[in-house]
Amino acid sequence: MTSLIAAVSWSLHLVLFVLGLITATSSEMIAAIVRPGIFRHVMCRNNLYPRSGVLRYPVPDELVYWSEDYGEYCPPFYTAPHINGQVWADAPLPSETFKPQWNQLDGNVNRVSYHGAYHIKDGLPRNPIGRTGISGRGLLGRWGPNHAADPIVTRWKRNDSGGMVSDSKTGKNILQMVAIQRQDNKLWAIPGGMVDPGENVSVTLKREFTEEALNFTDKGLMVEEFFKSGGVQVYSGYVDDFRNTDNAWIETMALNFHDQDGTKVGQLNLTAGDDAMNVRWTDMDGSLKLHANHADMVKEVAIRLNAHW
Ligand code: RP5
Repeated sequence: MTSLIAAVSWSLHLVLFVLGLITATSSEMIAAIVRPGIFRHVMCRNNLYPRSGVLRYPVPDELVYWSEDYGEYCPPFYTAPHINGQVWADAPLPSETFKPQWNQLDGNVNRVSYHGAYHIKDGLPRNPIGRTGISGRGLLGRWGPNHAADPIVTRWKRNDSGGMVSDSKTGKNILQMVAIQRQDNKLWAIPGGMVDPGENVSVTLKREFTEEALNFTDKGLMVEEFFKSGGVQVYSGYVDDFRNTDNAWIETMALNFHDQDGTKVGQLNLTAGDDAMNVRWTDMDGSLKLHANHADMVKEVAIRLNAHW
């Protein structure tokens, strides 16, 4: 009987192990962390707004949520001048001629948040996570959610003879991801980009990867096939991006495209292009520092593939 219980318990353990469920509790998963009323953004607070001389109004941790009273809160209004008139941007302000349909598909512009209906205050959408210390759109094109897509392309780290490399402490195999170094803040990041109006996210994912990590090199067909095999969605929601404001913010859908045997994208020579300064295969572990909250998205992949982190 004891051996039967032990066998059942071991089998259950094995199943859970394979599913990666004993390596992380659901409270560590990004979707459980990045939620209005639970998550406090960091990158879009208490700093100088990028590419401007505009200082954000101070927002201490305990006053991020709109539900907290902050009587003296007086954020400067800033929309970067070059945004106005761009085809990818909204009009400067809602008016008789520009009446955005908040919280819905507005023509081919997606104004729906992954976090449910956002509030409209004084005619403008309100950041679902909370105060950022700046109003207006800053560098972002859309009022409300600005939709992005992030392809997390992974392979197993291998030695010269092709064997998988594991970490000496955790004993788990090490994953590598394609990371680009961004021009704007010099940080390493997932090679993501903004979804064009009416564009299917799958198209954005492939386009951004091809532009930023391959600089349009001639591996088109293979990359096409690799992305067609379908990625695994790891996250959809708010991005703690340094460009967010009280009225405009980035949300993303992140998908993992994993090259299990390393014979496809895992073989490619990477070449930085578009707005990427550098590109490389990067080992994934807990010390990885990435732009915005990309590290949390990447961690999710490590958990799901039961890799070292
Ligand atoms: C991020 O900015 C998103 O997660 C995505 O990776 C990226 C999109 O903005 P651009 O790279 O197009 O500036 O926060």
